[in-house]
Amino acid sequence: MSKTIRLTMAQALTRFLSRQMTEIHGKKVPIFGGVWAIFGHGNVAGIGEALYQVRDELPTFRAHNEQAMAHAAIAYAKANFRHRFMAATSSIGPGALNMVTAAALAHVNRLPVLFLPGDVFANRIPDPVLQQAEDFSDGTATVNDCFRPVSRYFDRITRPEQIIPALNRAMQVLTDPADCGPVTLSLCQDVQAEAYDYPESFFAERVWHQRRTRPDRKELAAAVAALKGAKKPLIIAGGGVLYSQAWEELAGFADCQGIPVCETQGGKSSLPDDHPLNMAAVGVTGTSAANRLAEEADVVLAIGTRLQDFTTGSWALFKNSGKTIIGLNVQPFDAGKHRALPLVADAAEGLTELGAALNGWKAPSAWTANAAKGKKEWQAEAAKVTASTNAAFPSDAQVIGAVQRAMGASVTLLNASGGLPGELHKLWQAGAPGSYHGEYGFSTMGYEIAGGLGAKMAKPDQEVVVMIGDGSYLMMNSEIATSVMLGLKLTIVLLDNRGYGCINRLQMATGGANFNNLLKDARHEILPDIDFAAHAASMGAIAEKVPSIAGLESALQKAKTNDRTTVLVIDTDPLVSTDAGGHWWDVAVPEVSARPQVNAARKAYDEKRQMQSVGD
Ligand SMILES: Cc1ncc(C[n+]2csc(CCOP(=O)(O)OP(=O)(O)O)c2C)c(N)n1
Ligand SMILES: [Mg+2]
Repeated sequence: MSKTIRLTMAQALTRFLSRQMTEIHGKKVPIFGGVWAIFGHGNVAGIGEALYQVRDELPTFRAHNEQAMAHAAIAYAKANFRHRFMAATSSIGPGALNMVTAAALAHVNRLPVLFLPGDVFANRIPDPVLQQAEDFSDGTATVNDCFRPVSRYFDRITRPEQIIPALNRAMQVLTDPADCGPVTLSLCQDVQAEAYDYPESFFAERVWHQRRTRPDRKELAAAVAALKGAKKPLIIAGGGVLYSQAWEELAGFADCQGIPVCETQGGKSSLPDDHPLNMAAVGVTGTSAANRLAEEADVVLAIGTRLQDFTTGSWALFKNSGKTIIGLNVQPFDAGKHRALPLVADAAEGLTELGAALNGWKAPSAWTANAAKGKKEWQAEAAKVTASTNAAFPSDAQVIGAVQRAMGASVTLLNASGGLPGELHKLWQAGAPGSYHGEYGFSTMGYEIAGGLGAKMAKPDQEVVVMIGDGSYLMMNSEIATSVMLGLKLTIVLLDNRGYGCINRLQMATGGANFNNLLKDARHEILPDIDFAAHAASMGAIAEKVPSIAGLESALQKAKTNDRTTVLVIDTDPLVSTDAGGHWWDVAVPEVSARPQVNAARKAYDEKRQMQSVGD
């Protein structure tokens, strides 16, 4: 019989977490960067006491909103290219459910995070307890079952020894490049406090490494044959390129084979913006340089991408009817989408083996040269829309230009929702890999500030610049106070167009009346005039409303030397977005309406839908 140690389930869990390690640049570090916690009924006595015991090895951080703390954890994992991650624990009921949206965000973006929501008593004696929702027909159901469809692994811990297999499974999922995503261990309150004689071996230090899958020979041969027959090949770099840290392999492959590269939202910054073969953003928010190649491409090497509608132009962008897609992806579910030739492999391994097998083959030089010409044309367009202006209400693009000029390409630029992701995807000139941090898988309003905090925890020596709209700011801004409290400086640029500008534009584009998006178009007695600078300052930030683009640039220069979170507010025009580049996006327009504008939009919509290549 091996030696045992008597601990509560919660003490065993936190001790286990503190012993899990990984290696970064050859140095052993804890794989959990810490635990975010808001305590309450269902976790303060159990997990709370246990976290206190390990506070030196596994730090606990306090936040103001469970969803926000989960956002911070998720952004931390993303900024660490999924090699390190965090846990988030909540009380039962409302605290737990506040994390469900964040779980979905992590699920969509394939990002590791460990959720530890408190759950009801396993013994059910005091039921119904505070914050417990009762199910009339199922005694085993609790609100935490909402985590099931948004977790890659879900378990409810109803006996203390169950964490032994459950935590092992959790670690497998969190460190698996293909399955990676949220793990939920729903912790019954009484069981957190229950003792068990755990084997000491359970707490042995373990160093985790990510598996790098190499391609199957047959799949590789098929992909090589397809590429060798290509006249107009194109690479789409998705988030998988960054998570694999395959940027050198990508640059080497593209250069050697002469294949232009375009980037999804998740893959942006796989190559620096100024790399000659980087056509930058592809799809609905793509550059003209990327999209005209995508329209013609005969072989599309899609690397580490989910091929979501913004990338494929709602599956109408790739217009070459004889095209072949090669899906280089660690996850077979993604590798085989749209009848692609699957090439299931890690991006770096896959590119290395493809490059070796292609043995010097090069794309026709006219195709490569044509790409370079398109890039120049796009750069000229982009320079026009991002140039400085004296306008009282500048466009998002003009604000982006100001941020880029003031902050350069070395900062980490973070965004998630509203009109900004589309504009930034097209226009932000990213530098180092990972310097563009977009959450556009779920595009969750409220991600930005909390996400910025998580990114800053991962990269404390870097400037993290958060760009956010007034709508998203109002939805979730509380972690400004946490960033000040933790001494983690963010530079937040808040674009105030007095409402949900991008949805208002979408409403107009689909024939709708201006209704319920901009504040002025919503039912009101008093038109709100929100003093965002005063609001941010009340949480301890240095805050200022800037009068112009020039004012923003000089405030950003000053902000570089500020020692704490700085919020710069600028009024912007809700009606303007960048026309250059882009592609049609499928948004269903009503088939019947009393509004002639809707009927016209539906007619145009029916025509556009003809472009979709149904069936492949
Ligand atoms: C949680 C959440 N609710 C709703 C949406 C839908 N949505 C996307 S953008 C947007 C408006 C965002 O407004 P703002 O942050 O001011 O940015 P703007 O559109 O004005 O650029 C809405 C309602 C969303 N993405 N996330
Ligand atoms: Mg807005």
